[in-house]
Amino acid sequence: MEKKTYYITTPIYYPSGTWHLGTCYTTVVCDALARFKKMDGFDTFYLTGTDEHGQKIEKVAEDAHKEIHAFLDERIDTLKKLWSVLGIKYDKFIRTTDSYHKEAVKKIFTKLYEKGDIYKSHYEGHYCAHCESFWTESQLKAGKCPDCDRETTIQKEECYFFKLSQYGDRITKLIKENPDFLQPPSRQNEMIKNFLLPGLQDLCVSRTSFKWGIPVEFDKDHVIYVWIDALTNYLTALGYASDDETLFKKYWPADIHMMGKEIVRFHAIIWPAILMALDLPLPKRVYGHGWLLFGDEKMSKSKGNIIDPFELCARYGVDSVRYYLLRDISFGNDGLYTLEAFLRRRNADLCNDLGNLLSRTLMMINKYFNGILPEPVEVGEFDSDLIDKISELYPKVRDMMDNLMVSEALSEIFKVVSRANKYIDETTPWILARDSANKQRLGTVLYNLAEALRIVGILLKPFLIDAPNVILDALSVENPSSFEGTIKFGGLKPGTNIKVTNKLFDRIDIETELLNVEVNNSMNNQTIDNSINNQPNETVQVLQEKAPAFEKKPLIEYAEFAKMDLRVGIIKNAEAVKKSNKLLKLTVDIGIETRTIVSGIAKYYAPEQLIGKRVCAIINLAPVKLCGVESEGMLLCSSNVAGDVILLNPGEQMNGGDLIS
Ligand code: ME8
Repeated sequence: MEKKTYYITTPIYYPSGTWHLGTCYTTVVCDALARFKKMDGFDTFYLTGTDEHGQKIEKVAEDAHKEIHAFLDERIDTLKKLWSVLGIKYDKFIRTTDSYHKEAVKKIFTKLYEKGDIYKSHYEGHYCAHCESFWTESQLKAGKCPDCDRETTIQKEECYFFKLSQYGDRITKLIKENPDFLQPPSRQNEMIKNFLLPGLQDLCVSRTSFKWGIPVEFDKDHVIYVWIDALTNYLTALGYASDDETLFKKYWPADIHMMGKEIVRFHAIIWPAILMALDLPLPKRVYGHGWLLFGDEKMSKSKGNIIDPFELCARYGVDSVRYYLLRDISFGNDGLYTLEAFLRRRNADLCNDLGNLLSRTLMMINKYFNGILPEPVEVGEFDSDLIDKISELYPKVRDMMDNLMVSEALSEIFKVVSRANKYIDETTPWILARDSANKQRLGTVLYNLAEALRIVGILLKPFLIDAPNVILDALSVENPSSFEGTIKFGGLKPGTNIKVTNKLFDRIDIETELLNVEVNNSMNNQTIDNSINNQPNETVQVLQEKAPAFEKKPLIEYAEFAKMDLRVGIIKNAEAVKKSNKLLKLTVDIGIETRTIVSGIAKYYAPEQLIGKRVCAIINLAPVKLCGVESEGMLLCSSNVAGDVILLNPGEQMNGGDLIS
């Protein structure tokens, strides 16, 4: 029987900006979905790529003083490295500068013109160069681009128009009558209220004011509007309008186009209209996911609030990053990134729950059965509940993935991990091991645990990259490429060699890590820039070398400043903090008493240099535990671009406890 096909696409990425954790979101989600569908027996085609034409790209290359093709090649190379670091496994990477794409786009444009869906006229109106979007007066928000809040310019030029206005009714009907077409449902209301109800206007689909684009075949002064060029990639990647349309015939229409919510209108209005004009079937689903926010705003280069995915993967591992994106953000909604939430999620689920289940199970099989998987004998207390939960897991996860409930699907898998950990506490194998009469029961318990791990390991394969391999390898299980025949309870053969592995995830002391990161100016200081030259490996180094960008903080009232109790302190003792190469534990005389203050200055001062030093201390900060030592205040330092960090000195004539104001 022929396999059912599944065609999934991400938007094609602009090579001009910086790729941050937010931009990775769409691709990581699609990768997990594509991997899941592949393992679920679908003949899956996962497309991603780059959107390389338009005025914006032309300008960025020019500003970087690079020849445009060389500039693009470098950028695409970096993007492909990013996808490789994140474990993204696409079936095709399309570049809109690929010649087969350019040729097909020209044909599509000509076909629409010949059919009468494109006509020549003049455009006069608002244009946002950043978003490459045209806006009517009424669509502007406070006179600016409603998508990016930038100034628009008035453009007046001869151009070709696509008769979008003719498709308003059909698209409204499509969205209203096929609720599956546009998801999540909130996007349907947005499209209808903001665009369809006010009435669609014909769309300007060519430009004459710049050259970096695909020329109109029959009128070479015009280049094709970048969104027409970009959207059609979903067809041209499959060979549409080429000599070989095999893939197109096999995979079109797309099962899902995935994207962030800001570009839903292109996919849910303009794209179906183009397809209708071409007499082609429409995609089955368009899904506009929410944004990753950082500091309450959309994570974006222009706002400067970005997290570097190269750095995050290098520091915490690709699985932590994928797991965080897929599990912590409720799919469809916006999600707020904080390093703390990221680390908590990693510690709780991956390190504690999954890591402990694996290490305890492997350790016990090795200790009590010399690493040979015992045979389950009889079903005992607690077994059926665990086995039922494991057996129900795959259909539940499949249903959730079919409904794009990605976070919920992972949550179900981790419920079984928790259930298995609880099973260890219930069955107490270490007590069973004390009496040889319990050997068979002990064997059954450990078999059940190993089987839980095997099935969890297989089901995690679409979501994580390294951990499933470690789990399955420890259980000497052949790494399956399909769920079929592998996901049924009881698949492990008694007698199999069970290895002991290294820890899956090292536990991170969150408070210390947050402090380290702050001290290193690394993750949250918004200085990263993989936009032009940095290659992934250099990024980490660059981060450590760069000082924070000068960033003005908002004004505060004097009353807020006056809340700080700033005092002169005299350091009486200084010693290194165990397990930390950043922290020193200081005993500081503040006049009325001495305080323990932990400070991240070990890289800059030897403990003996500090004794007797006068320092500026804030003494009414809430105490915090750092590497197990409670810190009752903080010392003020200045730092510069060269990376020097110096304790502020209030002057030698001052005594401990003197006011700083
Ligand atoms: O829009 N949170 O490309 P792009 C979540 N070339 N997703 C985010 C995000 C955030 N903070 N920031 C960006 C384009 N994204 C066009 C597409 S398709 C025919 C043309 C997502 O490089 C964004 O929503 O600006 C989109 O899905 C992807 O990153 C690429 O955006």
